[in-house]
Parts: sequence; structure tokens; C-alpha cells
Amino acid sequence: MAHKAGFVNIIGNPNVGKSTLMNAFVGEKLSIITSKAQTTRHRILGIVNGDDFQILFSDTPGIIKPAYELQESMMDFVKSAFEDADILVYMVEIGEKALKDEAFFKKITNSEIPILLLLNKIDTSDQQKLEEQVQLWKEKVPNAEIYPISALEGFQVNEVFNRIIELLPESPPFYPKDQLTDKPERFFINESIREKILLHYKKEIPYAVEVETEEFHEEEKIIRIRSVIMVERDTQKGIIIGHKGSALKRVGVEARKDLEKFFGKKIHLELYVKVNKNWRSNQNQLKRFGYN
Ligand SMILES: Nc1nc2c(ncn2[C@@H]2O[C@H](COP(=O)(O)OP(=O)(O)OP(=O)(O)O)[C@@H](O)[C@H]2O)c(=O)[nH]1
Ligand SMILES: [Mg+2]
Repeated sequence: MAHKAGFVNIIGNPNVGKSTLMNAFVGEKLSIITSKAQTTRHRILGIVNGDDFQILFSDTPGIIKPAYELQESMMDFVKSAFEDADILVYMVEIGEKALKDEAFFKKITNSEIPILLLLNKIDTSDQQKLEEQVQLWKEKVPNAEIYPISALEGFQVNEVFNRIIELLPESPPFYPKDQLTDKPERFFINESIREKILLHYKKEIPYAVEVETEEFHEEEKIIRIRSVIMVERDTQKGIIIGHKGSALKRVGVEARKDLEKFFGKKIHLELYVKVNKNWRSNQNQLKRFGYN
């Protein structure tokens, strides 16, 4: 049989479960997951390899109306996911409202490529509501195949995976067969730390934070890491650090545990906080942090 390979790009509103699904497909925690919207800021490739196939999943930021430069570059990642997709996975959740961007929605309904519309979080729904929702989405996106799923509980995830394999175009692999992602180690360190900040701080704080890993030094038995948490203002710096450093310490302890699992090695993690005024609206800073 001929080899199959292609880009399967996951798009949808914020917080619907896109990252949860990609991690389930890949079997690794490549993308961070929290209950807050705009958890994912990048396009993250997750590669699933078989003897005769290679699926290049892309997790993308949730679709929003951008209010500042960072969000514009997040939406550029979504745009790029529309451009190179061989199969588009459009994820919605039970009871959600319309996509926040009409133009993106038109791209989906006018799409020439296969669309799998995944109605996620059905573990939170009853049968009647589910049937109503399926009917609704059939009318809204008639060109899609609809699959009710639960990414969290793994319900119907295999069925969707098998359908993706069927739909994949014939192609040689795009990446070496032992490669898992396109992102470097430092990216996953930054993201682990950012996840803890999303989990433990309120309101605007997580959105004002970017993380940069300055040092990554692997020794035989331990990896030594130093990362800086960047905030936009002095007051935010104080909040991140907390009383006698307690808040920052909690972030460090929890991120270190995740990273030890991810790298399978003991980790020494040093964190500090720096003010980087208005980095979210500064093109040069954004470029440096890997946003286009
Ligand atoms: N009940 C339930 N919760 C889910 C399911 N899938 C994801 N979630 C939860 O929904 C929340 C958002 O999940 P994410 O995977 O981060 O969603 P996302 O679409 O990647 O979000 P952004 O990156 O912010 O756009 C988390 O609290 C998940 O645990 C599901 O099938 N059922
Ligand atoms: Mg996400």
C-alpha cells in the first residue's frame, strides 16, 4: 500500500478542547490545557507515525477578535492552519455560540477539503440535547462529517482517528519518522510554566505573562534550567512573586514535576520575574518569543 501523509489542522473557538484532543491523538502532553480561554498561543505540531502513514496534527489558538498584536499573531497561526490543511478538524462544544470570526466560518463552510466537525464535551450532555446539537450543526455546516466526541474521556477519539487515516492523501512523510513535534525543548519548558500561571493567577495576569528559558543544561542525571517570567508592569511582578515568594515557589514546584515527567529526568528549575513593558504590543519582542 502507498504511504499516506498530511496536515490535519484543529481549529475552533477558545476553550472547546482542541489541545485536549491533540494530546489524546499524540499520546503526549504537547499542548498545555487549562479551563481559561486563550491557553494556546502558538501553532503546535503533533506528529503521529505509523508504518505506512504520518499525520501532522496542528493545535492552534482559539479563534478570537484580536485586540492587540499578540492576538493578531495568534490569529495568523490560525490563518496558516487554513492554508495548508489536507483535512480540517473543526471543533465545537455542546451549547456553544457562533464562531467569533465570520470570515473564518465562511472558509469552513466553503471548504473544498474534508471537514470533520467534532462536537466535543458530550460527557456533559444528555441524549436529547446532543441530538438537537447534531441537527443544528448539520444545517450550519452541511459539508462536514459530524462526530460527537469526548476528548477528555476518549469517547469516539479512535473512530475519528481511523477516519482521518482513510482521508489522508497519498504522500511520502514530511518529517523523520521518529519526530514528535516541530517545537524545541525550551518551548515545552516555557509552556509548562505558563500553564501553572494560567492555573494560579487571576484576571489579566496570565495574559500579561510570557516565559523565556535562558538556560538549558543537560547533565548525566539532571537537567538545569533557568527561565524568566516576563510581565508588563511592576505591580504584576509583585503579584507573581507573592508573599515572601510563596506564589512563585508554587509555580516552580508544579512546573518542575511536569517537566520531570516530560523529560524523564531530574530537573533543577530556577525562576525569576522581569518587567518587559508592553511586550504584547511590541513587534520585536513578539518576534523574539516566536510569534510571527
Ligand atoms: N467535560 C469535558 N471537558 C473537556 C473535554 N475536552 C476538554 N475539556 C476541558 O475544557 C477545557 C479547555 O480545554 P483545552 O484543551 O485547553 O481547550 P482549547 O480549545 O485548546 O482552548 P484554547 O487553547 O484556550 O483555545 C479544559 O478544562 C479541559 O479539561 C471533554 O471532552 N469533556
Ligand atoms: Mg489549546
